Amino acid sequence: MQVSKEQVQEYNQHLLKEHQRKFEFISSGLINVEDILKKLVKFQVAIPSWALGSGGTRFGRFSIGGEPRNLEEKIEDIGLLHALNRSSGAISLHIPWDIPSSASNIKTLAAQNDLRFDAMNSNTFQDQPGQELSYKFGSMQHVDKAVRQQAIDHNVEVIKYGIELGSSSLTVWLSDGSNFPGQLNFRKAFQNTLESLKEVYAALPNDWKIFVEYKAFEPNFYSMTVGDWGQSLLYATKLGDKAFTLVDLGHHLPNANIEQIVSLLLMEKKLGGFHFNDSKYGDDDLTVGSIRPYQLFLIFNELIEGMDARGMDHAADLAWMIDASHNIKDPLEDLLQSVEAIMIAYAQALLIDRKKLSEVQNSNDVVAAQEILQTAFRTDVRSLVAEARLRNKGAIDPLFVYRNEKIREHLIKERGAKTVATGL
Ligand code: LRH
Ligand code: MN
Repeated sequence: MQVSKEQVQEYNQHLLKEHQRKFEFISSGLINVEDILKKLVKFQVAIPSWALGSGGTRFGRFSIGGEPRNLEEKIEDIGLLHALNRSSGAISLHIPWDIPSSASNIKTLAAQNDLRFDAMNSNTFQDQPGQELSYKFGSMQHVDKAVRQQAIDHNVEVIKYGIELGSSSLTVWLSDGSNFPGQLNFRKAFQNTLESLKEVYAALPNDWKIFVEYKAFEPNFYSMTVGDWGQSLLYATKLGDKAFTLVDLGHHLPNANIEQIVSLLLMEKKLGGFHFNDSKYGDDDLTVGSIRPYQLFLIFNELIEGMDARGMDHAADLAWMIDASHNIKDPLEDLLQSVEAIMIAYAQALLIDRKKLSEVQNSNDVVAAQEILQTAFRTDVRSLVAEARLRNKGAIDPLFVYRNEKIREHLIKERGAKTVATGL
């Protein structure tokens, strides 16, 4: 299912007048509006290939219908999102859920949809049919060297797929850990994991990066062998310059100060990228900005402060990816909302008067500091984000087009009501 530029322009015609009124109102009060628009136009968020169907929990899964049946249809769905918001120009694959039937055909199809391949994801948290050794007691931490070698070989294979597709990074999330005290020797588990990661690191092409994703709990509920930012930083530092940490917003213990973690990882030149989502309790993988939009804004505030301090390119120098799972929403609507929330938080953080903020911080004027942040956060930047889309030949209101074009109905007609996409 495709939506043409002409169809998008037609919808924009209906919304243009109201959009221009709002945009003129907001931009009239801003000094750096053109600079902000340039940054928004350039900013692209990678869509996870494993989040295009209805997710589920152990208690149940409710099919949405019209789910992609293969990698080709997943690329079409992400191409559709990108045609609507022009901010979803990359796909992050998960192996073996998305093994390309023919890398060159998949590469061509992605290019036709104006998509590039972001980080590849390995999977040693499930046993595949016919797999020789089980990951029940872990993969790279495993007491049995043969199991560790199996996990290393899988990651090296994932890098090969990525090279064929033009990706240049690998995300390693290990579900390894323990469920009970006494089950694991923490030091040996760390050393086994580090040794295994070193072998994967050695297989990386020179221009590649490896992202070590940490998680506080689940599927292990006593310890995780890459359990927090400190442990991930330890691995990344011991591995070398091509290794970085990856921050999945849902992977923290309750009330963790993620914006401070981001600031310090950036300072250490060891922040590789993000898995954006939102949560109230655990790794809920909910729509970005749906539960704690202020936290997302504060994270982008630290990102801009830290990236500008090092002269980094906002769009290119970190990996911006979504990692979500959709239990009740239409996956494509959920992803449109998530990208919108990321663009809004970025735009609001770009409004912050950093010179003034630094002055009041240096004079411990705590009240003024909060006023500066909340003035930006309370600014309605939706028309700025819409204007960036318009200049990028996208839709002023992507969700409006998606619904009025009855895209889900079309997908159900085309693919059936019971199709199940690989992934979570
Ligand atoms: C683990 C995780 C990881 C992916 C998986 C789909 O919770 O965040 O990034 O491999 O979700
Ligand atoms: Mn993740």
